[in-house]
Amino acid sequence: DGVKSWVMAVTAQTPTNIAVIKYWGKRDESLILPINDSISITLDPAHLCTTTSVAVSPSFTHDRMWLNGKEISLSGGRFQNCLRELRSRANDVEDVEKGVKIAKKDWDNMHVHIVSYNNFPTAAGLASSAAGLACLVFSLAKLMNVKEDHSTLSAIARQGSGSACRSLYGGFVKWIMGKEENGSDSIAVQLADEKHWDDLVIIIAVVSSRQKETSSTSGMRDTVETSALVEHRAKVVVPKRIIQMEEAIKNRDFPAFAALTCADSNQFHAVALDTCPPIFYMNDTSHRQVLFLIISRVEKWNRFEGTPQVAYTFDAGPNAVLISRDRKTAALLLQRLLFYFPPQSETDLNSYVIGDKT
Ligand code: 2P0
Repeated sequence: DGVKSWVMAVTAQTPTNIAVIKYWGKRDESLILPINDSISITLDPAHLCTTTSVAVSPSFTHDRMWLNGKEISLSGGRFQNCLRELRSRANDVEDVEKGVKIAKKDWDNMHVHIVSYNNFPTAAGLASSAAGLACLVFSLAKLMNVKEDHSTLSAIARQGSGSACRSLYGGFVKWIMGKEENGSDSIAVQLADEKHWDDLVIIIAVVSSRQKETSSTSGMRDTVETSALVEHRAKVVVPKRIIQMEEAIKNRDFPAFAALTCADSNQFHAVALDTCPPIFYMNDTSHRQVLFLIISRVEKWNRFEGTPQVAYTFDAGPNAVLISRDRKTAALLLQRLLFYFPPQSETDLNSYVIGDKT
């Protein structure tokens, strides 16, 4: 019928981000408040991103979502929290061409359909939830004519998945842990935009595109409950590293940036290992890749012997994220990686993802 036939839709694309100072551990699970600040690089949307379309129509009887073509449940508290935050900030929306209008007060009774695609393996420790939730919140905010700025949207995305708040901005981003109990000051801020340090090239060695065995949420819960080291990391180590990392980024100081990035990845995995039961995110290939990079540093291909040309960081999975200081080094690195770590199987043929920082 004429009244119920319209659909209004918005599509958005959001890149994922890779933490160089890691977030691991929450002080509040339902609001998703972290125990330390973190810093990340947002990738180029051409390579690792989520594309999400959100639609509203009076003919929709309930909220539904499809991820990579498969319907998923939206009953979880996190999605509902994001939606509630957005609904409370929704405004009048009018499509003059279609002759339809949704009044601010009507959003409470409208349902949405969401279709989302990742152009990279979901839940293999490639921060798919970061891009996914950031994109979901951003596209729904557009659809609902939410007028708040990116920092408020980052606090909403945070309630979907912690690392998602950092994907609202390009370039280098800091997630400030905040002090407030209600989480209002636990937001992302941009440290430097995508043009600030555009020599960097990121190569992701997809060691395995299988879903990880320990979800980040339960992994970090176990760490906070059982690790004797994590408190020292959160209270003593990270605050210093955050200051040093901001300085390294500001000065485009690659040796300092690389040293901090590698050390923080190592400590995150040490803390995972210090959890009871221990969490192993890196596998034998990951370990061999770290050794390869350490050995490469003193080999001849490295023209600037002694100074690091490549930083590595591993998230909650075995895939190495390699950050090289420029394109030339990246080309050389890729050549060497393909020689020492040739793609093994058909599913791994696309094993190296190359992304410019965005
Ligand atoms: C990070 N990771 O800073 C760290 C490094 C993984 C290792 O943020 O429970 O998916 O949804 O807040 O954001 C992964 O954790 O966890 C993560 P929730 P999330 O990128």
